[in-house]
Amino acid sequence: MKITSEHIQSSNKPREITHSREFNFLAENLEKKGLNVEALIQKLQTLQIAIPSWALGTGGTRFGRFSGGGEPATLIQKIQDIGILHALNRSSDSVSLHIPWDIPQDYDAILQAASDVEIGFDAVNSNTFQDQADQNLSYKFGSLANHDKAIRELAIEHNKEVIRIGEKLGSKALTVWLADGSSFPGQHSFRKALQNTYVSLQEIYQELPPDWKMLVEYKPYEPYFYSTVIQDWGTSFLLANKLGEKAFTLVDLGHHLPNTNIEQIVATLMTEEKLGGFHFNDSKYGDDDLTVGSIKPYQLFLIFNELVVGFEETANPSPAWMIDASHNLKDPLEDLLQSVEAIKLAYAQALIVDQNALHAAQASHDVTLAQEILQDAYRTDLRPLVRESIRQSGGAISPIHSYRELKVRETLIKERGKDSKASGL
Ligand code: LRH
Ligand code: MN
Ligand code: MN
Repeated sequence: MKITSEHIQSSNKPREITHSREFNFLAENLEKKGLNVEALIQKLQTLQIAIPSWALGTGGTRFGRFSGGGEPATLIQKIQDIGILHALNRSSDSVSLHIPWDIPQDYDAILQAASDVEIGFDAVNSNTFQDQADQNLSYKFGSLANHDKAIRELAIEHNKEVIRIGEKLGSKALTVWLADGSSFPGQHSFRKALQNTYVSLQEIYQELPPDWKMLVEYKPYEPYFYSTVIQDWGTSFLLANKLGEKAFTLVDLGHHLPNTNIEQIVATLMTEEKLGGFHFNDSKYGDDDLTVGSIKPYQLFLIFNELVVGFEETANPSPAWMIDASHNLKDPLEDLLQSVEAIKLAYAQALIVDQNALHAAQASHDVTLAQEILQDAYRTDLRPLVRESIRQSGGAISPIHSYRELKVRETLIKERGKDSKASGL
């Protein structure tokens, strides 16, 4: 199924009058506050969030998987699904591949499928947390950190291979998420594991093309439950610093212990020009991978507030944006539309924060006023602004409603069948 501009226009028609009334009212209020609505719209349009190839099917949990049907069974079908999202919201113009879940076979066909739906290739992700079918050595006790040199070399070679695959597609970054760790005290030496990881990453780093980045993701626990080698932003930052200027820290919102102040981490990393990318999701307990903004929307806004300030005040390069989610209950495409909307809404809220007033309140230690300034922005309903930015880009005023009205899932089930399953977690 392909969504055309005629589809979008016809599904926007019945919403146009209400939308323009809501938008005009909001725009007038924002202009009265001295904000440039056109500039806000342009910034919102520029924010494009990559979709990982593993978020398009039902992820499930280790207890079960309940497929909704019509899942993309091939990489080309995954790209087409992202094309559907992008046609609806004009906000996801790239795919992030996970190797080997999505090894391209016919590169020309993959590149053609992507260009047909105006999609490019974001960071490529390596996978040394699972043994592959034809693998003689095992990652059971670690990969880049493993005590055994031959296993480390296998994992290094895999990462180099992922870079070569990414190069053929036009990717510009390698994301390394390392599961390596231990489940029991004494199982391995913390110091040796970290040192092995550093040396292994160095070898991979040397293989990076000049215009590439290496994004080092951290996570406190899981799959191992006592220690993880790259457990927190500090460890990732340390490695990125030692590796060199092409290495950065990647923040996955779900990869923190409860109540961690993620916005503060973002501020610190940006000051050091080492924030390389984001994996958006939301969580209540751990790495839940729930819909962005569904549990802690205020935190998301505070993170965006730091990003907006960081864009102005630091030389941190523009980070790679991606959703990293998994779905057991909802239609993955609907979830991704909701997630993108939540991200854009948080960005919009952050863009209208009166930073000058906030600085003045901070300087005079007016704690109440500082809080009021942030909450005023957060509590402004900016949904009409986000909708207008998408509408002006040629997308749907309400992507979720259009998705349902255009019967996308029903059509995909008809085309691909009820039992079609996506590869991945
Ligand atoms: C780790 C993680 C990582 C990806 C994905 C499959 O929890 O979030 O970013 O490799 O899972
Ligand atoms: Mn992640
Ligand atoms: Mn995760």
